[in-house]
Amino acid sequence: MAAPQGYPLLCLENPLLDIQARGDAAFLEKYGLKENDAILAEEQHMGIYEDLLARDAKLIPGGAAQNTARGAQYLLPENSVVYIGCIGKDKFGDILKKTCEEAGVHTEYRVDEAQPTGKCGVVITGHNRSMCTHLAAANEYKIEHLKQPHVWSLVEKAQFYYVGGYHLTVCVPAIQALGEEAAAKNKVFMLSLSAPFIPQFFKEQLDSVLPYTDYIFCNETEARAYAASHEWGTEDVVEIAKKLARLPKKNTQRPRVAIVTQGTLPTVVGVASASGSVEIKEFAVHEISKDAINDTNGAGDAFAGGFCAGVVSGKSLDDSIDMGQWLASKSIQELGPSFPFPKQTY
Ligand code: 26A
Repeated sequence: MAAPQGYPLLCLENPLLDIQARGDAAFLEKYGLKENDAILAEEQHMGIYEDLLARDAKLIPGGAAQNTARGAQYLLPENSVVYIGCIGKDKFGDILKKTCEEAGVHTEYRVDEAQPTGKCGVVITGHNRSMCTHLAAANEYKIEHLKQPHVWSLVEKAQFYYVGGYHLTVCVPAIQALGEEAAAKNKVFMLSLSAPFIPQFFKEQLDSVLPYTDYIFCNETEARAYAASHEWGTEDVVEIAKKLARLPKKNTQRPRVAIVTQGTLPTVVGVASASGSVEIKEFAVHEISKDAINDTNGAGDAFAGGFCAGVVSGKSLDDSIDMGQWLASKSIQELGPSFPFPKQTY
């Protein structure tokens, strides 16, 4: 049952089940994968899921923004988060729905009749993860679903939107509709760049929604991929954060904030002012010993989840970043994009 008052945070993207196992250089080479990357599966990758299962792979609920939704709800009061995306009519879809329910995240999935629930092969080597996604049903999300009265009423009741950039490969009109709603009513719109291939190969789609963003999230590799695809002529993370913060913006009542995480290096944040100048801030991560790291799959999603929780609960930028760093440090001590149970408090 949907909460009658709605959910303050609405997240949209691709619901996926992660099939995660340890691999090695030969395994990566077999499928032509980099050790730390995210790609869309092509014909030659389709065997990877069976191959991972033969390596005793774990099935873990994933999908980047779905991880962020669960992460934000982890820190927020009950009934704070609703997640939207498309699943298939199958067991994997049931697992995703149940995991969200257990995490207290309300789901409004479109259920596709024909395609199976999407899956993401995750190959862990050391502290790296390589992801290969077969979107299947997740690719069937439609704006018509978002515009149904019972779904759109959740959009209207939400005050904060978080969209995973991976959805730019799926349904740009849905992202634009959320962006328009946010800009028209001075609500908060947040977007992650998700992976280097988004600015590389979905540049136009990305640039069509960036003007709506109040907060842009990316890691250093995605920041550099954005800079390269826009021929900015710099690989310097501080320079890129400044330029991202200064990009044209639809809602001028809020300053643009660009947040670049860099693994264990400090998070760089650019905050634009009305005059066009950008203030740069740096925040150390919550360090944990290397031995305590389980795997880093979902670290960025967890960071965004903690950060969103901060913003939704009216915390300052600095406090919200710290909540993001805290939740990321918790998530990398778990298997896959998960959070400690019993619940730990920030
Ligand atoms: C469209 N693609 C490639 C994707 C993804 C994705 N989530 C949505 N769309 N590729 C990988 N992921 C998810 O990223 C999480 C870690 O950040 C994985 O499912 C994994 O849980």
